[in-house]
Amino acid sequence: MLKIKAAVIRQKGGPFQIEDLIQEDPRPDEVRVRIVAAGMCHTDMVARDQLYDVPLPVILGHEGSGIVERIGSAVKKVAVGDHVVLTFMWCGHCKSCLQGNFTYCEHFYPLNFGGAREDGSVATHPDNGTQEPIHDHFFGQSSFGTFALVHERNVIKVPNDAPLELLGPLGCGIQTGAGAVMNALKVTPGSSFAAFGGGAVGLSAVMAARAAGATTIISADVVPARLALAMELGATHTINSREADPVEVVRKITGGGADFTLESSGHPVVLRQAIDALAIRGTCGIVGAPALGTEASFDVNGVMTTGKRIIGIVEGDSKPDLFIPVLVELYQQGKFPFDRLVKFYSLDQINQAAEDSEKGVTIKPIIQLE
Ligand code: CXF
Ligand code: ZN
Repeated sequence: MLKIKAAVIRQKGGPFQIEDLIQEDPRPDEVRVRIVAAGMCHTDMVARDQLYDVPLPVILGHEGSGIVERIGSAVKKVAVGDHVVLTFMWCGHCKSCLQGNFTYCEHFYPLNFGGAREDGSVATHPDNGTQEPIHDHFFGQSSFGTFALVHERNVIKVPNDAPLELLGPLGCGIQTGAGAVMNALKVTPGSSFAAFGGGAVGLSAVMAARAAGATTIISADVVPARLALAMELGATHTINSREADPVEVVRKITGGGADFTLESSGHPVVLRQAIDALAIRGTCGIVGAPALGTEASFDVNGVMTTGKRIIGIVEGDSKPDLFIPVLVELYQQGKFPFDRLVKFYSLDQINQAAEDSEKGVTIKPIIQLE
């Protein structure tokens, strides 16, 4: 048993409350990680606001980075002292996992949003003698706290010479945008790419499109500061969707439509734009998460007769043990400067971080624990 501090959501909409808690010791296949920092992702807000069902009270946070503090007796993947990034959770035994398609694990929802281990147990209780369950294991990690208890599967070792406090967002938002471009859409050299949504995911996609050799890279958003940053990160054009019709502008820039588009805003209207802005045989990737049950429309003949493709993408189709180290290397080589998206906050400032992120003031808040 270990005393920890963590940010707990007790009611729909928050706030995050810092609480003293007790965390169980690792089971044989588990790892205790001393959290150095944890990025804040839009999905933390989705869970806080109960747009996805997550049991309360819960510790959110799913972009943790830290140092291995203790390992269970059967853990082989990491050793005490290793630097790690935490990522999403998958079961490892369903058909998708056996095929290596971990982001489409048949048990993805309960494992990542169920607020407990795979067997339904929680590892966290208040430090006041009561046995009240504090839901944890959000994305297998619940990293808005001083320590996380995770399965060895969702621990990814990273090099000691990389800036650990920066790396947590590689475990979700950044790999979602970069992986959508590199793994799922497979953006090709000389192609055109348009990101609809200029948050952390959309801007990561812009950086990845540049790294992949796309020669026309368009960022569409409604926040001028994000559009300016997109230009610095590799966009060749930007569109303020409040001021111009992004479909028309993309068609004009590309001479008929983009080869690849990515929808990261979570708004059905924007998804429609991302489909309409495609070239013949173009592909639109969907990564934005609206409330459960949200539906969207598209012109069926428009899609069918032009051979357009529309694909859902979770976590950038990442195989995290392979892909996260690649992103670290690209960052170290200066080809993927995702540090430009980041602003650091202390755990006490976590509600401010959430507010800044929702206002668009901060693109990727990182809560620094030490
Ligand atoms: C989520 C988005 C909603 C579906 C599951 C994965 N990505 C992480 O924030
Ligand atoms: Zn996320």
